[in-house]
Amino acid sequence: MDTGALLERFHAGEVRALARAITWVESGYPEGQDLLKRLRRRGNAKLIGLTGSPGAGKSTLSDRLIEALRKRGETVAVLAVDPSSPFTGGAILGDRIRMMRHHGDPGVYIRSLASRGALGGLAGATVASLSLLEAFGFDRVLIETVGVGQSEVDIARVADTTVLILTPAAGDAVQAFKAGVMEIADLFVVNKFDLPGGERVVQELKTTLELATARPGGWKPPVLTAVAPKGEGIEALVEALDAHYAHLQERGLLEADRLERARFEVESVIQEWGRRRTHSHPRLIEQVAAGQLSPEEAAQQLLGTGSLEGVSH
Ligand SMILES: Nc1nc2c(ncn2[C@@H]2O[C@H](COP(=O)(O)OP(=O)(O)O)[C@@H](O)[C@H]2O)c(=O)[nH]1
Ligand SMILES: [Mg+2]
Repeated sequence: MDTGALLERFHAGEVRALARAITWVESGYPEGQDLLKRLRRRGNAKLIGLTGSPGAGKSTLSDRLIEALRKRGETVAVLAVDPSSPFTGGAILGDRIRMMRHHGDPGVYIRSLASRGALGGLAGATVASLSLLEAFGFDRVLIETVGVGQSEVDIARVADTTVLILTPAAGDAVQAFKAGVMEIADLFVVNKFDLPGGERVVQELKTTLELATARPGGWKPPVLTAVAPKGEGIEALVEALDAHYAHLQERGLLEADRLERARFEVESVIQEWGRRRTHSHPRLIEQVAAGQLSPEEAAQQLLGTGSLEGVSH
């Protein structure tokens, strides 16, 4: 199928066209780039980032969120990015069950990706996939990422609202403080609140947040609790998501969010180009290693005025 035909079906709201489009973009096919160029539509989904350690309950929570949001009549897409999943490119078991549960509901689309960005953050293709979901017209797009290093920082740049999911497990909160995620999460959820130690984590979080620097527009990140498999805490989470979005709107912060996301998207492309070019021009790299060229001179030669052949896909 060519791009034009796919685009037509995409705009007609065919989920299979959406799925194909994401595959093109994700696999780095030239058709994917062509599609993104011709899309010229952003949509206006509310983008929610869910991040946290593997096993924290991100997928279970998002499953419950889908349910709650569908009850309100919103359409929901979920992009689950799990580079740690051994099932490359596929969904892990929990995600499969979740997908089956919502199968047949045209207002829900769930997709798992296994890609990782150059520096362990979100891959450019992942962000492009988000744009596709948004352009398709979903009201909400949830993006689930395993909270390791760069990916949390990236997700905060891409999402309107970033939710950090913690558990009472020893060290979980400490890890959050270390990684500096405290500053980027808009909401905190202590999931698995049915397990011992939850109240302590909540108190630790609250204490730390009181000392933290003020957020844009004076937002005070709430600390919520949940028992995801039972659906406990989901209503409060949906309300908190709404409250944060309303805050962004009232303070005129959404526009800045969109700009930051666009900046991230462009940076991702530049990074990807750079990575490919350094691999396709080993001589230049050797010259840098030998001290014959400065890294900046080499970069200028790689990215400067030349054509983009061998780079764009
Ligand atoms: N006891 C308990 N188990 C939970 C809770 N939330 C999730 N789990 C379980 O924790 C495991 C990992 O959950 P999952 O949603 O796949 O975590 P993810 O890796 O963050 O997506 C699953 O076996 C869930 O059933 C909770 O609130 N309490
Ligand atoms: Mg998961």
